[in-house]
Amino acid sequence: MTMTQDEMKQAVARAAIDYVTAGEIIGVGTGSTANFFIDELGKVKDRIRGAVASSEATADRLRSHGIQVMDLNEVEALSVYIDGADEITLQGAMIKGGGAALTREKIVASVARQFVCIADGSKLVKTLGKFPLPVEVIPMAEASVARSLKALGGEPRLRVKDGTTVVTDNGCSIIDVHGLEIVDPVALEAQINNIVGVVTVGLFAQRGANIGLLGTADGVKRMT
Ligand code: ABF
Repeated sequence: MTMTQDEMKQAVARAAIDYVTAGEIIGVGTGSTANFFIDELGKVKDRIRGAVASSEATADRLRSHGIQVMDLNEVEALSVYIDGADEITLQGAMIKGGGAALTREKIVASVARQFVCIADGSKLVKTLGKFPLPVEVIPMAEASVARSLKALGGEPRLRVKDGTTVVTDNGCSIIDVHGLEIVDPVALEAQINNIVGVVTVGLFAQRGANIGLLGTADGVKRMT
């Protein structure tokens, strides 16, 4: 029997529960795979002290399960950060931000001892870049940042939904960069971080995933 993409996401979400350490505060990501994880977490919520959310949507979903949502400023360390990705390599470098939550995702991940990426097998790639690279920018810098991204060889497009510019939880815009073949994700992350007006680039390579759980037709595969 073949598994649907959602069933694969559900399977990795269930497997990720093994990485939730008892008595700790954990970081929780955003997106459909993260949502499946939150639903699983709801079943064992008494195991943890609380969670830090990477978006308003995730905070709402955690609360709907009766899980305490904490402010990152009240927390010194997170045992683990669990989140999905748009693309991931075998080395654990990722493109994230398709859901526009990249900045908070990167901040919460930076405080966690371990990053566990949960994704269906279609997200595994040899080279990052087929998925347009999201870059969160200060609105007044949209045009200047777009010019700099074009100079790096990409095709920048301002993210628009239903005819209006997408606004992130931080009040910023997203530029999606198409047509990149990212051979050195660590270097490109540093380079884009250096463009004035960029808030966050959706390359998670300097700090990638420590563990990847991939949902495949043959079950959940762990990559480190
Ligand atoms: C978040 O959700 C993102 O960084 C990424 O854009 C997206 C993955 O979405 P899904 O789990 O719905 O495929 O993790």
